This record gives sequence, C-alpha cells and structure tokens, in this order.
Amino acid sequence: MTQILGILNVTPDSFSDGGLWLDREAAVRHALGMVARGADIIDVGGESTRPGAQRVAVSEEKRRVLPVVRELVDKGVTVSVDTMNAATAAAALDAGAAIVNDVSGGLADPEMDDVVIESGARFVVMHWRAHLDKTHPPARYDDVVAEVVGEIEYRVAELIVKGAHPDRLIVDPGLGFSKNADHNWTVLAHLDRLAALGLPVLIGASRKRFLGELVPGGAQLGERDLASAVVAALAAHEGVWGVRVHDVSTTRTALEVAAAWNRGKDGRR
Ligand code: PMM
Repeated sequence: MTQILGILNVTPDSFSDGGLWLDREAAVRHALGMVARGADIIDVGGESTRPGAQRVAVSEEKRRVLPVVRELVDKGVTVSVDTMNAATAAAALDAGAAIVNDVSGGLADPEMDDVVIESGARFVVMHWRAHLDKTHPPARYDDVVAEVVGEIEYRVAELIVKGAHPDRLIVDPGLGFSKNADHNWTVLAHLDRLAALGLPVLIGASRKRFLGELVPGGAQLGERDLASAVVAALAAHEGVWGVRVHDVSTTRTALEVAAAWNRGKDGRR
C-alpha cells in the first residue's frame, strides 16, 4: 500500500497551514490525529519552503522541530524530518527520526550527505535547482522529464559513491520547486521514467498552487485537498511508494480506491 506522509509544518509561514501548529501540544495532537486517520509517517518541518520564504536560523528550526520529533517518536510514530540543514537532520535523527526529507536533496548544506550516510537513515532525494527566492530566475527546461530524472540520477550516483546504500534512498521530482504547472503535469504524466531509476518514488502535490489553478474555487483548501487526493490515487496507480499530504482522510480513501483497482487488475477480487 502506498505510504502516506502526513505533513506537520511547525512554522509561522507555510502557505496553507502556517502558524497552526507552532505550539508543541497542538502540533503533536494534530500529528496523532493524522496517524489515527491513516498516516504511516509524520513529516515534521520547521522551515517553510514556499516561494519567497525567509530562511530560518538553524537554532530556531531545531527549537521548533526537535521537541515534536521526540514526543512523536516516544509515542511510537515513524517520523521524517523535513530540513535542508545537516545539523537539524542530525539532531532529529538522534531524537529518533527515521527519514531525512531534504527538499534540496543534499545540495543546500554540504554536510548533509555525510550526516545521512553515516546515520544509515533513509533519505529523500528531491529534485532541486535553487532556493525559491527573487535572486533566482524561473528554471528553464528543454526536456523537463529528462532533466529532472537525469539530475536526480546524478545526485543518487554521487550519494552512492560517497557510501550511501541504495536501499536507503527515496526519490521525489519536487513538484512546484523551480517548476511551473506545465512542468509539474509533464513530470506526473511520466512517473514511469522516474520509477525506472529503481528507487521508491515520493510525490508531494498536496495543496500546491498548480492544483489551485486547475479547479474552480481552487483557492479554497477543500477543493485543493480533493484535487490532491485525485493526484495521490493516480500516482498510487502508477506505483509510487508514498505521497506527502495535508489531508490524510481524503488521501486514505483515494488510495483505497487505487489499491482496489489494482487488485481487480490481478483478478484477486
Ligand atoms: N514540498 C514542500 C515541502 N517539502 N518534501 C518533499 N519530499 N516533496 C515535496 O514536494 C515537498 C516537500 C512544500 O510544501 P508545504 O509548504 O505544503 O510543506
């Protein structure tokens, strides 16, 4: 069954849920609710990656993230930490996190590769070109699928040369990161090309702007959650390993449908 990573943004400024879970108790309660609704993993982040977001000091990021990681691990929850900072990743792994989810795939912090390789933790290698701030022009692609898959493949090869075990790596095309709506849809329609790397694929489409642009009323979270769940079902149908989402309940239903569909294909129903 496709894994559900429930998003827990412990930030004041994430685009859809900034400020909601800054308080530790509220954050833990929300995370446990997501687990009860069917999340397999809770992805805890303390720095917003939305376009134009201010970078957060590592000390502040740790202050936001670590108590929540510790408490969730204590309660038996599998935790991933969403960070571009090696020091935060190392501290979260010490606190019991199982996965490092780095939207820069190790490119933002030169220490990150060593931290994940030495710890033996699982590592999400997301496709990333640059911080999403005004100093970087929009990314250009001649062939978005070939370039995204090729750049991820290169990063994976570098990690393996440095000593990473391939079965610790998960790949993610980084929807919306230096990609416009057309780029995102083109990548989604060619997930088989990413899957051909032979590593588990994670997709993070939840509530992103390209879904809001698609549907009437798409500015509203409910509409985006429905669109996000449809993407999750289609991605699951393509065999992805996991989806990173805000609305766990709707996603669970969507994934049940995709799983039943696939069972039907095998004639096992
Ligand atoms: N997107 C965001 C943050 N972290 N991690 C992975 N692996 N993949 C993503 O697509 C991704 C991510 C930005 O979304 P948010 O502000 O809703 O967390």
